[in-house]
Amino acid sequence: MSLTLISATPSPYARLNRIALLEKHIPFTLHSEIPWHKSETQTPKYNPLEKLPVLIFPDRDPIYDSSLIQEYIVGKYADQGPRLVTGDWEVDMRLRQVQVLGQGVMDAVVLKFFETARGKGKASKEWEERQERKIQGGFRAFEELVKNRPQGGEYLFGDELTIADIAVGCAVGFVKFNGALGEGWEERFPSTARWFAGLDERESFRSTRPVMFDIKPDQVI
Ligand SMILES: N[C@@H](CCC(=O)N[C@@H](CS)C(=O)NCC(=O)O)C(=O)O
Repeated sequence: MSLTLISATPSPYARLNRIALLEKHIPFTLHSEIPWHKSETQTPKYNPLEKLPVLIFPDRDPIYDSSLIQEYIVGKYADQGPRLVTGDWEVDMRLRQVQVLGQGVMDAVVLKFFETARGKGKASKEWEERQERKIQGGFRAFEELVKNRPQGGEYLFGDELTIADIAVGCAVGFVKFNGALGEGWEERFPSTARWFAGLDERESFRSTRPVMFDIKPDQVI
């Protein structure tokens, strides 16, 4: 079955799904676009919420929201390793909780970015600080997770890559790319920084690192 993923080059949400597809060697077509550009975006055709990623099929309804796409990949291709979950229901609940945490950090980075983009005097300092607090809270939780990983191994849970590693890796990668924690975040969160540096060299991460796109103000919906 041919799969197409609507994605954007800087999107940390789409990156979650791209990494899962690559890790499982599932063939797919990557359709990159700028969801804010009214003339070119395909996203609203498939998702009434107008957000990507969206996974499109020739013969079934599209799936949107990165976490549901992740569920689809994990469930549909369960027999194609790596499983990306452990199969233990309680542990897998924890993996999904970590995924929610990673996505929450991404949400806070996006909200802070758009607030800042309003321009001087128009942005709410309180709102920006609220988002910063969430990013830092998320990173404190990442730091604990990384420190407590089994036998100081490569992965946050067990001895194989899971959706939790992918989510934390994509959240940290997005913060690094966007500069949301400013200079010196590596010194403030040293375990996370070290762990991330290793993960980011993995082929599926290396080949999906965020790349900025060029938002044209006259094209924005
Ligand atoms: N909860 C969604 C968030 C996706 C999201 O915010 N995507 C951004 C691109 S990185 C988007 O399409 N934004 C367009 C909009 O918010 O209208 C998910 O996990 O898929």
